[in-house]
Amino acid sequence: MTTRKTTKTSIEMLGGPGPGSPRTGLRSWGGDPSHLGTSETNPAPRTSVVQRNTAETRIAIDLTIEGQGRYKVTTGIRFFDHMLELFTRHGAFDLNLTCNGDLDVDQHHTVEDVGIALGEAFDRALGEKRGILRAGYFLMPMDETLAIAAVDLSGRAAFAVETKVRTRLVGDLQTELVTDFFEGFARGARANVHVKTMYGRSNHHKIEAIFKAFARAMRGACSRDKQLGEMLPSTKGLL
Ligand SMILES: [Mn+2]
Repeated sequence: MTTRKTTKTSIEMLGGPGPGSPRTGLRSWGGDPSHLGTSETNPAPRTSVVQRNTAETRIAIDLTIEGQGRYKVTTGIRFFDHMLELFTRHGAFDLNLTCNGDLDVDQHHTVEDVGIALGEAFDRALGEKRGILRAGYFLMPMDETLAIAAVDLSGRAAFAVETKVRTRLVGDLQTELVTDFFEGFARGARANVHVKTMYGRSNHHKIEAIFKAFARAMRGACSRDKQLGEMLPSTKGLL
C-alpha cells in the first residue's frame, strides 16, 4: 500500500500521465497546478501587458517570461515577425504582439517602437528585478555564421549593434533597422544590449543568429538566481 501511494504522488508531481494511473495523471496535467508546490518552489510566472499607441504605431503586447515558446506575432513585416517568433521560442517566453504601424511611410516607426514596447514589457514583467541573474550572454552559431549577444538589465540604456549586413533588405525587412530595434529595446528595458555578428556569409543567417543569441542571453538574464534568492543583484540598491 505504501509503495502504491508513493508512486501516485510522484506521478502528480511530474504533472503527466504515468503507468498505473493514467486518469490521475491526465487530470493533473491540465488541472489546478497548486498541488505542484509552494510559492517558494513554484513561484508565479512573471507577466506583463503593454499598450503603446502613438500617431505612428499602435502596439499591443502580452508577455510571459516563464513561457513555453508560444507566439502570435503580427507586425506587417514578415521577416521581422520571423525574428520575433524565434526570439520567443529560443527565449522560452510566451508572446502575443500586434503592431499596426504606418508602413506606408517607412518601416522605421514600426521596428523601433516594437523594440521600445517589447523592452518595456520585460521591464514591467521583471518588476524590482529581485532574485534574477540580471546579466546574460550567448554565443550562437547558425550554420556558417557566428553571433554573440550580451545583456545587462542594469537600469541604464545602452546598446552596441554590428550585423555585418551590407544589403538593404533581408526578406522584406530594411536591414539598417535591426540597430533601431535593439536601441529601442535597450531604452524600453533600461538595459545594456550588445549584439554582434562575428563572421558569416548569409545575410539571413547573420540577423537570425543575432536574434537567437539575444533570446538566449535574455533567457539567462531573466532567470531566477537560486543562490541570491530575493537579493537584489546590485550593490547600488536599485536597478
Ligand atoms: Mn530564417
